[in-house]
Amino acid sequence: MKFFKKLKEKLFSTSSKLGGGLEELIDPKTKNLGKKNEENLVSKEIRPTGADPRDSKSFIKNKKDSESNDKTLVRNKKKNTGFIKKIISSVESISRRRRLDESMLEDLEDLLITSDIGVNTSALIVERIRKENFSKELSVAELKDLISVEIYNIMKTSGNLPKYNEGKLNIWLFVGVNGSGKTTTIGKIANQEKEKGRKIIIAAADTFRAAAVDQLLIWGKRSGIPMVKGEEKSDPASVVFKAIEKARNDGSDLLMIDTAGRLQNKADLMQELEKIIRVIKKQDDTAPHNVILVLDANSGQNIHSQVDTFSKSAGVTGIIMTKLDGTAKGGVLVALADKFSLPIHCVGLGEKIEDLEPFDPKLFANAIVGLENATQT
Ligand SMILES: Nc1nc2c(ncn2[C@@H]2O[C@H](COP(=O)(O)OP(=O)(O)OP(=O)(O)O)[C@@H](O)[C@H]2O)c(=O)[nH]1
Ligand SMILES: [Mg+2]
Repeated sequence: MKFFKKLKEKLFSTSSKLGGGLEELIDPKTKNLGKKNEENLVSKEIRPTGADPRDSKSFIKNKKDSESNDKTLVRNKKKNTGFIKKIISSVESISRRRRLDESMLEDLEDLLITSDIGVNTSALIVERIRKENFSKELSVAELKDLISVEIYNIMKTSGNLPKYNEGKLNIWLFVGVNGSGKTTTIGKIANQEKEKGRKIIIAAADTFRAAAVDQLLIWGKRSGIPMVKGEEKSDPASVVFKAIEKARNDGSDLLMIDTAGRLQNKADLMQELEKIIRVIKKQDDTAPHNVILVLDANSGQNIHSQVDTFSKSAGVTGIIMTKLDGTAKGGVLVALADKFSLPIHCVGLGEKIEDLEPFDPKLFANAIVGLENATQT
């Protein structure tokens, strides 16, 4: 429930785009309904009593006189419009229905594609809906339910945390392109794992930038977790070697290895990653136990090539999607789940230590279509 609330609260923009789009699909009149409604309210509320709305001079004069009053009204307006919009659109959407015909299916497919769900996955969802529901008269709520169910069907096996072996040293390697959120995510997970009572150690195998090591050190200190680092510009594989030795000597449960960001099309950097993995395997041929690809939700369709290349070089075992808050594009996650059969361990919903949640496919499917509550749980 916390996950769903956060997704909704943090303006999960894809969900409002898709949810709003579905309302429009059934009832085109809902297009910009909130905006028009808002404009009406502004003009009514800030118009001083007795002034002729067509007389712009008196309007402006009076407007100035009652400026502080206006501010309060505008503030109140802001509080109220969301609520009013909700009531109006819910009344409209309850009463309106549209027959599911070819043209509506086409509109639906376009909407899914523009919500970043991807061409193939959108076509798949539309086909499944066509099969069972062609010619039916659908309300907004029914349409949202149908899509949510199809998205859930695609994603239902995706929500798994990284595997963890009790009683032995677990080695998790974090990879991804520059700035995707690897270091931040390690900091968040380290904190969560420590709270479970596990003994954690982190390795700063990003030796390119001194700042990268400092950043990890800060995250480690927040949770009181030790860190192994190397000299600047030293071989990251040697840091990993040292870290595994220390983890063993300390009797650690979990070693998390942070790597430098690298573009998937830079062959030399991908080879460096392969070397890190060889060094790990020399010490424990069952490791790394998880190779976690950290993806930024804003990467667009480029995300597919990231998953492809990192999987080839590093044998990715799972995904963490960051930045689903704010301007995120959640639809890409549906397309990824459809194309690659990789677990989606967690999603990042902000920059703070607590902003990492296990991925819940049911809640996600509801949130993305803008269903008001998590009825499927
Ligand atoms: N809004 C938001 N910001 C995030 C999230 N995760 C990470 N960030 C921010 O993204 C930026 C990059 O995060 P880092 O953790 O440094 O990314 P990185 O992959 O380690 O970067 P490199 O080491 O340079 O490749 C930072 O400003 C983080 O605060 C998230 O879930 N939501
Ligand atoms: Mg980093």
